[in-house]
Amino acid sequence: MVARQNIPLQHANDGGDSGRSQAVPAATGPGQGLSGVLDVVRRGQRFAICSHARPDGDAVGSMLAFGMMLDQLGKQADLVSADPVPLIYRGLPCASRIRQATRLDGNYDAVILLECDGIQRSRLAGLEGRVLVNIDHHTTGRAFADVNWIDFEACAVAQMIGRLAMAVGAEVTPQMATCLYAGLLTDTGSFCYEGTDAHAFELARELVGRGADPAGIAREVYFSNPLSKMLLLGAALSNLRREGRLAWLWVTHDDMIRTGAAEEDCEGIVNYAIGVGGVEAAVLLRELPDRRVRLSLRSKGHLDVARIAARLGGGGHLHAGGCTLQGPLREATETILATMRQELMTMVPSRSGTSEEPNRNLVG
Ligand SMILES: [Mn+2]
Repeated sequence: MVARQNIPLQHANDGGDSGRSQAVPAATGPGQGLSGVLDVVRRGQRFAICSHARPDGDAVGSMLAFGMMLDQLGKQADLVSADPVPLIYRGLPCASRIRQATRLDGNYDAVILLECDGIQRSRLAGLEGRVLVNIDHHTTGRAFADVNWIDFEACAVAQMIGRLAMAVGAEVTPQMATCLYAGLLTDTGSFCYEGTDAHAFELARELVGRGADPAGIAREVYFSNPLSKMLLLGAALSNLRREGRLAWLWVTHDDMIRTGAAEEDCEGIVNYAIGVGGVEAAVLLRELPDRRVRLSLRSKGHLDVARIAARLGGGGHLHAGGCTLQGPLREATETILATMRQELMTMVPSRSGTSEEPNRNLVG
């Protein structure tokens, strides 16, 4: 973990009314890590809680739980997202509390950024010059903020928020447990991804003990899809291609229009490509309205897709990453396939021999 030392909470170039009140004293610099975050939370009164654009289950669940924790402490919290909360997460307690905005206005003692490797990841304007707290668990996480708590071991940022809540002495209510469980469930791929360790199950046990309803949450998240998502999945699957250990599929902007799909309906489609036996890495390419191409990358664990995504301006985890490329779709496809082929070449060959053969040793 990288830590920036002795960075004052008050920026030298801050005029005083550029978006923050004076409740956090400038005299002493904050620590880093969990204790640094605790310090900011204890001292401040008004907070904005934000995460990355196109928030996922972990982002939404963790934002909501963070807000509830601050409520308990008698603090003010505004939950702000550049994109709307996906439909499947709108059943989470207080989900409507997350306000959609393109810009963060108002005075805050600190802005909490969950799962962002920089302010631009939030796609929110108005973050510059504010006291920033960065809480992240991605391998591409960077210490860009005033206080940085990055835990690569955490399987979800929800796990970190759970720890924070305990540390600050807040009670994890059934509502908070539900939100954190949703984050844990989705970020571990329903407890399937690598990194799903005993801690993940201990946390799940703890959260269920505190009132999270696993079946109810699973129903909301996995069995409440809009029809458009299924129709889009059909379009994507008709474009599924495989070349040895690599599989890819795509959806065009026309597919999106034809099926009436929303951006969030693309979530999870790439998992059907990585679900093919013997495939080690998979890509979903989605043509955006402006003809740029959004990529979702998946790996079964032998290939670090976060590194590939980061090289192309994105980020993520060992197993899951994303980035955006210039169009047209055909060119973006060639770019990512060339990169992936090269990466797969340098990868240690699987024990099962030829790349065309399913590798039974891999957990899929
Ligand atoms: Mn996460």
